[in-house]
Amino acid sequence: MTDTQPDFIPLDFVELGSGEQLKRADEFFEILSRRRTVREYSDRDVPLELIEKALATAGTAPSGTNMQPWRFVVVRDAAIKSKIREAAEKEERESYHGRMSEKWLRRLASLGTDENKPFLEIAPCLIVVFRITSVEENGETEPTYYSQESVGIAVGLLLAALHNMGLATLTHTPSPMKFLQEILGRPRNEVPFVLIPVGFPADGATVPNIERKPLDGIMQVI
Ligand code: IYR
Repeated sequence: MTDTQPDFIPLDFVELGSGEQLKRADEFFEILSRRRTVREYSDRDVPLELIEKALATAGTAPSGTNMQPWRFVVVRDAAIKSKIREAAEKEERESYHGRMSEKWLRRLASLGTDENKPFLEIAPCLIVVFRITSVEENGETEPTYYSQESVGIAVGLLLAALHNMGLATLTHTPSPMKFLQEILGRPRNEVPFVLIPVGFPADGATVPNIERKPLDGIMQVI
């Protein structure tokens, strides 16, 4: 294990002029600032090719010791989507009616969410993201490192990629999510991280009238 030698290659770095840097910065912000979490979907299909490109993009994320501790299960099968909806709504019913605190429920009220999750059947595609917690090598088990951070970063890139290709997403976290491991037949070292319905918004879809913090509320320069 300790005798691995480093192997380096030249960095592929593209130098941009400062005008070009600003232009790209503005364009990227302009695109991403229009991303919203969408809960009302059309059943219009999404080409698998787009999902593949988005997942390839997510897979470029940095990860602890480059272990790439993610697995993306793309669910398009209607029967499996129905199973997921049924199991998610069962957990969500218990969450909304007992497990969540008053304070949490008060915050959720402005988003208009409840235990009903029709989007799990209506959206043409669900991406279920799993976090790989350990790997087996030569009969030995080794943990992955910084897997929460790594998968979180990969999901960020995934949401950006999907939005950039004109698709709507929702970061859905039914809790607990263990049922996803069972329905999708994933092994014990793959723990559900987030479930992302992907598709086109329903005609006339609406979103909560909420605001992002201004830059001076999130940034400090010293
Ligand atoms: N998982 C529940 C509740 C929920 C929790 C958070 I944190 C949100 O930002 C939104 C919803 C649900 O999906 O309804």
